Amino acid sequence: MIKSAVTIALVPQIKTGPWIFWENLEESMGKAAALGFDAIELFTASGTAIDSERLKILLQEYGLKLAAVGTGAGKVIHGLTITDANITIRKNAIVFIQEMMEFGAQFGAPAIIGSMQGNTVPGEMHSNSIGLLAEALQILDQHASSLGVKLIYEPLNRYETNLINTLDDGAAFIASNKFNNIQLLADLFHMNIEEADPAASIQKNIQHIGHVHFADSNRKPVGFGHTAMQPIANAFTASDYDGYVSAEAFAWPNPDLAAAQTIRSFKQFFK
Ligand code: LER
Ligand code: MN
Repeated sequence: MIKSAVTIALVPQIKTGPWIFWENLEESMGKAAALGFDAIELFTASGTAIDSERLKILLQEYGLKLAAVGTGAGKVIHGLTITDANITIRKNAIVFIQEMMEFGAQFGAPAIIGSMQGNTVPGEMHSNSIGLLAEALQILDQHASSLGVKLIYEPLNRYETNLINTLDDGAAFIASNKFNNIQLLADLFHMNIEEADPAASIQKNIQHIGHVHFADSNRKPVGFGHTAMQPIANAFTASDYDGYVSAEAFAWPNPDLAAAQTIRSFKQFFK
């Protein structure tokens, strides 16, 4: 069964980002539960920013699961990426992600590598950056294996990375490197920019997809843009995908209405 999730960002430095709820963890969890979400996706400052015991209690109290943990703070706060030209920065990026994986693993939740993948900077060769990406993901793939969780790699649109922009390229990268624990994130906003046919790409790469970011063409909650969602939803419901469809969208017009619109759309397309 496909499950719903909603993002909660607890990192003030990313306040302009595409996250539905902000700041107060418990209040946001209460709202998510009241609306009927199955799970939350968390963005925290680090793998140790939230007390695991407290989160365990809150999840139980509100009947929610942890769908995934985002690692974006590693780049936004600390400037870390796994393809940086500087080896110390790359190493610190890997450690940051490992700690986030360990935090998530306590709840059976995967970590997501989005912006921490980095970019080929001017003066660098693209193939060199792809090599560094493979090197880092090799280590993290093994870490995922030892923790018994998956790791989610997210192709982003061209304005955020020039490494891997489509599900096809992500799937080929996973296959050629023989990663066993890395799955792809289908972020419907990035796909709206990069994929010729998002539904067809999902259908083709479904075996590699481990998580979905649910947003409309303009990154507002689904229903507030022009993405043709029905064929995309059909590609998932016709498959055996049983992961999360998680609202990573702007809190437009405000967090409460964005969350309400998201769960309405989730029910319309996935129930
Ligand atoms: C992260 O999930 C993402 O989609 C990025 O665009 C955020 O920088
Ligand atoms: Mn995303």
